[in-house]
Amino acid sequence: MDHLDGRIRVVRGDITSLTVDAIVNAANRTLLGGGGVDGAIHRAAGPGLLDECRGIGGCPTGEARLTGGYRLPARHVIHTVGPVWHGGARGEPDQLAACYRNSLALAAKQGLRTVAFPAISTGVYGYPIEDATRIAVREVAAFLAGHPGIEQVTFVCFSDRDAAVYERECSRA
Ligand code: AR6
Repeated sequence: MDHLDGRIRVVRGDITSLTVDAIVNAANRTLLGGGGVDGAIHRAAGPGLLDECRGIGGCPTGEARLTGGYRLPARHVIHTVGPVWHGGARGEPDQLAACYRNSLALAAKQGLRTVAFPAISTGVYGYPIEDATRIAVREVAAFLAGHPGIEQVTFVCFSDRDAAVYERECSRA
């Protein structure tokens, strides 16, 4: 469904199938691949992506790095590293917010207009989906308000349940 005059949409599915300027990867600090959405993106992009990531030398939690999209339909991948959930008092909310802000800042700097995000940190890293979604929607809406060059942000949810949480949160934005 579309929100904010079509500038935010929520879809259920596999982020690797999206034809957008950039898909965001929920990576780890090595940027050398892993499971979950990270594994899916590397599998779909092919070995060129891992080669380019090796040259980057990692990424701190909350920051973002840009690579090519290789065999993906997306032109670029923005790799960001979400926080591991430790109960919420170890800076996790600020780090997660930084992931969304820094990913979009990188996209805007490169002149990219369409960006798709997975639900960063809510899989292996254990961030509660409701809390993470509130942060994701708040940060994206705030960024879009100040950056007309970004036309559309897509939230890609892997389950119906996650999509329902995103739809609810976006309706309030
Ligand atoms: N498309 C969209 N969303 C997906 C896909 C996909 N193809 N596959 C999984 N998800 P996770 P994290 C959803 O665990 O919690 C990796 O090993 C998934 O259902 O991928 O940030 C990295 O290397 C969940 O909603 O990322 C790190 O070590 C969301 O993507 C670690 O996992 C995020 O789940 C990062 O953990």
